[in-house]
Amino acid sequence: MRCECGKNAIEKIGNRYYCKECYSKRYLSLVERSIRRYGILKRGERVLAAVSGGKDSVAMIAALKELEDKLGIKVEALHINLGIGEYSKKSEEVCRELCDNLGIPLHVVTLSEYGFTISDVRKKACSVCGNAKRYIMNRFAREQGFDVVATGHCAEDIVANVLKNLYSGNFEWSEKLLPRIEGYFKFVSKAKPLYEIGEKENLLFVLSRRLTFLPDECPKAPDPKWKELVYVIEKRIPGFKKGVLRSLVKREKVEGELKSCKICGEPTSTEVCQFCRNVKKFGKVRKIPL
Ligand code: Q46
Ligand code: ZN
Repeated sequence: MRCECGKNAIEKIGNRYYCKECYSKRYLSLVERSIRRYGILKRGERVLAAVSGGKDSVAMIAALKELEDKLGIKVEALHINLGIGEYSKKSEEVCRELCDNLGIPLHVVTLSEYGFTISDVRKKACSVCGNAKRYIMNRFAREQGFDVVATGHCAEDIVANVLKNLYSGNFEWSEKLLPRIEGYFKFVSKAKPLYEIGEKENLLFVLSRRLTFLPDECPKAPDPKWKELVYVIEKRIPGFKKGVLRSLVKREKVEGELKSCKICGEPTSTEVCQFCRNVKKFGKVRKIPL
């Protein structure tokens, strides 16, 4: 099959076939649109992009580098060597090669500098690892004067976390999953430029551009059952992922801009609360004064 430009196609999306070049262009414009839609990165910002060497973070950093001028940002990379045997060695090598090829300044922090590695952790390695990564990214970014830390979370990662958190009754989570979290106190702003982009789209971009990446899974990676569930639901309810991602952003906006209702004084995100609007719309005889 042929792309509209006449070259050999590598992918069909909707009714259209895409060649490598046209696919890459489409991918970049999707990432750019998502960054602008949610205000994920701001003009003039120094961005520290966390890169593990996996397809998602590799796609993110390459896309940000290409969009640097358009978005008016400056991108540098941070790799954290977690000390997970051969996997960490290979990850660091891949990141060095990639950043060298793309001309991106790379900083490497080794977890063992802090006195332990993830190999030392027997139980709940991912939770210790996640905490260590967040700690190092934030501290490094703040100390080195970066405005924002960007991570390569893709759409499926975020939706899988929504489901997981709902299941375990953790209702304090939604803020962490948003496409952008503004910095406060000693926290630097956090950004997810691939908020709306799926992992398969990332992989195809990485392959189209022949970018260096590490296909190996972390040996400590948990059972991917939550992510698999996202695929199952998406198949049954097309558009499910997008729906969840968009309502997550809406939900937070409603919570973020609370004010007092002009009529009754109760908290609301609009001038007049929904209840007062309903009273006006449906009420006949008002027994309780508002
Ligand atoms: S690196 Fe760390 Fe992941 Fe490996 S130990 Fe778990 S959290 S799986 S993204
Ligand atoms: Zn401390």
